[in-house]
Formats: sequence, structure tokens, C-alpha cells
Amino acid sequence: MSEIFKGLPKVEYKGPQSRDPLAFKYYDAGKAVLGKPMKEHLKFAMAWWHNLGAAGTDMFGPGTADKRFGAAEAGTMEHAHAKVEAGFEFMGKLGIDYYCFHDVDLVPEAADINETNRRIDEIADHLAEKQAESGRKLLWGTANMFSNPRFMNGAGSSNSAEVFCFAAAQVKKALDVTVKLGGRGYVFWGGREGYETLLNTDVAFEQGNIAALMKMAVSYGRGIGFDGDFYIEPKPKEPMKHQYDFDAATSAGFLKKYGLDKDFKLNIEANHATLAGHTFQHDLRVAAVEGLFGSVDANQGDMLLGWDTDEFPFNAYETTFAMYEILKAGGFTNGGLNFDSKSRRPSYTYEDMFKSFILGMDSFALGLVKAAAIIEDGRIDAFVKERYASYETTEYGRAIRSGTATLAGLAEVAGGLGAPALPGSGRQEELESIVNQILFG
Ligand code: XLS
Ligand code: CA
Ligand code: CA
Repeated sequence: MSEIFKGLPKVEYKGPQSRDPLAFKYYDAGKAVLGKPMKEHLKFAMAWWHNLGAAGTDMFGPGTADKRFGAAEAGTMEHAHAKVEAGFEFMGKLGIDYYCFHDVDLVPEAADINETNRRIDEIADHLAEKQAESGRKLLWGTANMFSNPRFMNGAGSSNSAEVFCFAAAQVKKALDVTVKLGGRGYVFWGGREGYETLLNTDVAFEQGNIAALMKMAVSYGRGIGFDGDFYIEPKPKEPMKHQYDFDAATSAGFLKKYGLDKDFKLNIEANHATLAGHTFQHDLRVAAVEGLFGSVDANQGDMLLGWDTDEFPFNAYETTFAMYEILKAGGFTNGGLNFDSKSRRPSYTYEDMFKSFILGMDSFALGLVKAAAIIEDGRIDAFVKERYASYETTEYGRAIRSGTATLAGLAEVAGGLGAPALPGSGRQEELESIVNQILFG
């Protein structure tokens, strides 16, 4: 197959002073940070759907980008194969080791699911060849159970048992392909697993059915040798008004309620966390605290827009705080940083695809370096430790922590303390100054 991204180079690291728009300024794959190469900390992945699929279609008009990659017509098997060639050339030129897909990003969906599955097998063989030839890998796979009209009321949460069967069939096939391609993760993003009105919805019934679908996936997946992680990817709204996997905390509660937390972790997406009214950092922290930190969909939203804009990460504060959480959580094992991000509609050229990833990868490399610097600096950690010191330095504090304290005993302590002491300054502004000093100093 001939070169698709003609004239676009293999992107190299040229350092922060470089003016070359097609070079990395911060991402230096082999450079060690906290004793490990950047590349291993970051484990970048390309989202098949946005990078090779999204051509810029929005509610007000058609696509602006030509993503046929040399195929005569979009939406054909010729196009599906061209996307494989384009995807691997792109990853090669950017130095990205992983990719993620939905079943129907890979192939055009046919009316009959048996034909769709045949097409998926054909493309999976092509992907396997390209993986073997390049050493690039699948990070995770998933099934799109939200686009086809049959999923209008959800997949696992559909009111129709027939639709549930189609969901099961798609999950089974997507797991087969994920295992065939050596993927280390399988994602359930809720899609339309939610509701518009309680007037027509049995919430307990629907949630029980989603859990049943997930249990079947675990049992089938483990049976065919999948030993990676299943993930729930939380999202609060869009497309449904109320989504069952609202945020990390809600999803953690769901997984624990249904006994799925041994097999599942969370895939935290930045833009979904902010749509839930949290920061990206908050949802990462909750995932880690719950023992469910797994993988990340890297992107960012727009504070002034209330929808899922999936922009390439640009905000260095956000990437720094995200990497701070990821480092503190022990880094990635099966997961990675999947750019579930798309270039803006007016950025429609092949060159823009390259520049979008350069921005995202540089933003995270910068975030990694700065997060490591915050940890090495130690002032923030030291302050957090000091802030809770009274639980170590007093007998009653230690009793509270060890679970031996009683209300009566603590009431007696309070009685002897007289006027309540103020808990010590939170020093937020000082800490924010430290972060700025580390970022820009
Ligand atoms: C949509 C989600 C989706 C998942 C995979 O908002 O981000 O793309 O990552 O189904
Ligand atoms: Ca996502
Ligand atoms: Ca999204």
C-alpha cells in the first residue's frame, strides 16, 4: 500500500525551543521521568472513531474533512481497509503504540448482523497483520450499542429483550476480536443506558439488566482467555438526559452493588468528568480511592459549552493534575491514555490530524514532567500530611483512625478541650502558588 500521509514526516522530538509545528516540544519518548521512559508512563492510544472516522459532521452541516484515505467511496469495505492502512501509518509516524475501536468503527454495519460479523473478521485479519508487522497493539475494544436505531432505549437497559440479544451478540463479537488482537481492555460506555422520563422507566429493572449483560461478558470473556480489565466509562448526560453511569462514584457504587468490581475498573474521560460537574482530577482520584483506576480517555471540554466537545488536551494545568493522580495511583497497567479527541471542524487537513496529536501528546508529556516535579518538590504532599497530623499526634485522633473511639469517649475529650480549636489554615493560595512556580518557574 502506498503512503497515505504524503509529505508528512515521522514526528520527532525537537525540544521546547523548536518552531517546527510538526515536531514534539515536550514528548521525548525515551526520556526517563521518575525512573521510567515517558512512553511507558503515557501509553498513548489513537481512537479509531475520531481520528479515522469523524470527518466533522455536526448538527448543522456535513463533514469538512476527506477521510476516505484513497478509497473510492466512504462506508465500503475498501474504505475499511484503507482506514487500517491509514491508522497504522499514522501511528507509526506519531510514535503511538496503541489504538482503540468500536466494532462499527472498523467496518460499515450491514443490515444482517451475520454479515457485519463477517466483515469484522475480514478487518480483524488485516489488523492482526499490521500489528504483527509494526509491533503496535490494541489497548481496548468496545461495541457501539448506541448508534443503531434499535438501541434507542439503550442496550442492556432496553425495554426489549430482542434488543438485549443484539447487544449480547455485539459484545460477544467485540470480545472475540479484542482477544484475537491481544487487547488488554474491554470498555462499556453507557451509550443510551439511561432514561428520558421516569413515567415510562423501571430503573431497578434496567440497572439489573445492565449488570446481567456485564456478568455475561465477564463469564464469556474469561472463558475465551481474556485476562485484561473490563471498564465502565462514566458519563453523566448525552445522549440520555439521565445516564446510569453518571460519574466515577456512581459507577463504583454500581460495580460494588452487583459484585462486578473484581473484573471491572473505570475508564475515566476528562470531558465526561467535567460534564458531571467535577474536575478530571476529581474523577481520577475517586477511581483510585475506590481501587478502580484503570484507563483514561484523554481530551478536554470547553467550559463555556455544555456538551461533550472531545477537544484535544491543551490545558496544561489539567494534564498536570491528571498525571499527578495517575502517578499517585501507581500508573497504568492494562490501561493507557486514549485520545478520545477530535480535531475541530475547521481543522480538516491531514496536517491538522498530525498537529492535533502533537498538541495532545505534548500537553500530557508536559503534564507528566510537571506532576513528577510536584511530587519530587514534596511541599504539597508534606502539607497534606501535616494537615491531618492531629490524628497521629493525639491519643483520641489515633483512636478515631483505629476504630476504637466511642462517641462518649470523644465527648469527654471535647468537654476537656474547652473552646473548639480552629482546624488550621487550608493554605490553598500558597499551594496554588507552588503549582504555578513549578509550572512556570
Ligand atoms: C462517548 C464515549 C465513547 C466511548 C466508547 O462519549 O466517549 O466514545 O469512549 O464507546
Ligand atoms: Ca470516551
Ligand atoms: Ca466523549
